[in-house]
Amino acid sequence: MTHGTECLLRLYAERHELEDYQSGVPRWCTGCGDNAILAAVQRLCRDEELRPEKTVFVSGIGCSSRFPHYMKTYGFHGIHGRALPVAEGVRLARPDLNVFVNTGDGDCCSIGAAHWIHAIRYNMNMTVFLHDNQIYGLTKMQASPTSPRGTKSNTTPRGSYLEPLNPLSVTLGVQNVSFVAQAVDWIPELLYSIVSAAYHHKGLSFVRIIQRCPEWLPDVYDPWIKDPQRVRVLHHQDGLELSAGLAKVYTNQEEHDPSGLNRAREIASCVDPIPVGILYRNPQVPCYEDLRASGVLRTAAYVKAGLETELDKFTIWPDETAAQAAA
Ligand SMILES: Cc1ncc(C[n+]2csc(CCOP(=O)(O)OP(=O)(O)O)c2C)c(N)n1
Ligand code: SF4
Ligand SMILES: [Mg+2]
Repeated sequence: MTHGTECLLRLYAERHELEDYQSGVPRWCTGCGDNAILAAVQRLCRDEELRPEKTVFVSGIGCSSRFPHYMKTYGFHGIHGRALPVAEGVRLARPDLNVFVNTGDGDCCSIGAAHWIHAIRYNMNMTVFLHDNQIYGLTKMQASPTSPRGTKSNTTPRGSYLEPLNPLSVTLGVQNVSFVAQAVDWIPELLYSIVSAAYHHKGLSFVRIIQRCPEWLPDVYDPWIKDPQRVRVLHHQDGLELSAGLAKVYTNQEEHDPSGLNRAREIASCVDPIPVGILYRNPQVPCYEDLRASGVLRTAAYVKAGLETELDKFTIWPDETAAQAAA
């Protein structure tokens, strides 16, 4: 085989089509926003030529957490609320992998809230998608921390009492935050651009995706879908660049420099119009795995000495007085 043929064969083998990332038929309801997120992410994998055997999707439990089943990559459908610590373990053990996390509003902001806060602070290199449908979908309609006040559900039949938790504001309030964006499932072009920017960021990129659940909260986003003025698109030369087609439809725009944390926090607090785009990006924040691997704290000699000390605890030394008496 000539060198040229070998190169061509290798190129051919490493080029993947969309079908190479698709696995099974999603069991999500018709019109569920999870389908749009899956389509955007599969497209990203194809466009970035991610090797399926070098890519892993980690999730918790929920409708959205079924995501890894539909990706023909490695996947880990974990336990409720624990997607992030599992992903952090994967990242530490296998820094060569592309790590993605899919988590629901219940999974991330309720049972997994403590892990969420600390994952932001650890800033490990991974792309996190919060599928926020403002309800517990899989378990058939209980209020979640992001359900708008007054949401009628099986746990709040008279309407939920509390103001919802804002996942963007919470994330932007945590030390070491490095990337925060918001997308909506019904604008595929923007969804894709945001997913792509998140993937290219080094550090933990947190993308809240407003995701429709037509089964339990039908039509709640219709007013926003029908009136493009109620979506404010954030654009900047260091953020998202709007295509001419989108700019014509979504005329409510703001030029926002994603390096500004204070303005990002102000934007995050706005719920109507819905801000869509990159709120914050700081590539200078160190990643925990890089600090760990730098060798400053954990040299080979340090690790060896630690192991010796631990093993010595279990060593049975000969009884010296008995040995002297016998002599
Ligand atoms: C420890 C534990 N507690 C509760 C449950 C039940 N449970 C499964 S999914 C879920 C909520 C899912 O909501 P969300 O994370 O928003 O995902 P969605 O289904 O809306 O995508 C709950 C409470 C569980 N599986 N494990
Ligand atoms: S219940 Fe809601 S979140 Fe779950 S698959 Fe159906 S539409 Fe999607
Ligand atoms: Mg949910």
